[in-house]
Amino acid sequence: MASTKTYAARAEGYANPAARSLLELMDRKKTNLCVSVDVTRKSSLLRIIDAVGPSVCLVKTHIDIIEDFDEDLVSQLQHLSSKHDFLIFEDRKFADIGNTVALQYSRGVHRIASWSHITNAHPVPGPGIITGLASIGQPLGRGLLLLAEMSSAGTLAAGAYTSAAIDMARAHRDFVIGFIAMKRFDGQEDFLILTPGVGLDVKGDGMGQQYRTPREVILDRGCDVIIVGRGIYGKGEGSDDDVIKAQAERYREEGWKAYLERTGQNIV
Ligand code: S5P
Repeated sequence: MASTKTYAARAEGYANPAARSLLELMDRKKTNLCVSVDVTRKSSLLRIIDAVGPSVCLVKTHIDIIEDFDEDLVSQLQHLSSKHDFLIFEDRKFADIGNTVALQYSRGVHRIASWSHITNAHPVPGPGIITGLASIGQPLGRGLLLLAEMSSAGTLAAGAYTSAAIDMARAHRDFVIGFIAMKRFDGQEDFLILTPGVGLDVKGDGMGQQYRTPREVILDRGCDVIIVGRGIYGKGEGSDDDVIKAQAERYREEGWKAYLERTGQNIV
C-alpha cells in the first residue's frame, strides 16, 4: 500500500527522474509541502520563494500571471531551486490536442519544459495530450500530473471522468507520475497524489475554493503532497518575510506529522 510506505521506499519504484527526485528530497528534507505562489511581480515571486525555500519540496508557479517575466526570472528560479533543494512545478493545466500542447510546453516566451520539473494537464482531450507533452518532456526527464479531481465546488472532474483519468495515467506510467486529486485511489500502481485546497485558518475563499487541513489530506485521505498558497503567503503580493517563513514552517510541520502518523513512524 503506497499510503503506508515511506517516501524513500517508494522513490525506488519510480523510473521517472522527476518523481524519484521529488520523493527522495521529501524524505531528505522532511517536508511534503508545496507552496503555490500566485503573485504577479517577479520581485514578489522570488522574495516569497526564497522565504519558503527551506520548508518546501516543491514550488508551484503560474508563470503566465507574472507581468514582468523575463529570462532572468528563470535563472533566478533555478538558482533558488538549487540553493534550497526543491523542485519546480509549473501549474500550466494544459488542455488541448497533442500538437498544440507540445508547442505550448516547449515554445513561446515561457519555454516551460526547459525549467519546470513537473507540469500538469487536464485529461479532457484524451490520451493525445499525454503523447504530445511526453514528446517534449520525457527526453528532458520531466514528469506530468493529470487533474483527476479538483478542489473547487461543483467541479465536473468526478466519477467516470476521474476513472478515465486514472486509466489514461496507467497506460503512460513512464511520464505520468501522478494526479492532482483530493484523495488516494485504490490500485496496484503507485502514483503521487498532490492536493490543493489546503488551509488551516479558513474554509473557503468566496470564489469556489474549498479548504481542508493537512491532517485530513495526508492522514485521512492518503495524499502525498499538500499544495498551499494564500494560507502561507497571504494576500496580494504577499505578507512580510518573517510571517511567510513562520506560516510555511507551520504547514510543513502539520503535513509531516500527519505523514509520520500515516506511515507508523510517529515518535512518542
Ligand atoms: O483543483 C485544483 C487544482 C489546482 S492546481 N485547485 C487548486 O486550487 N489548484 C491550484 O492550487 C490553484 O490554481 C492555486 O494556484 C492553488 C491554490 O491556491 P490557494 O491560495 O487557494 O491555496
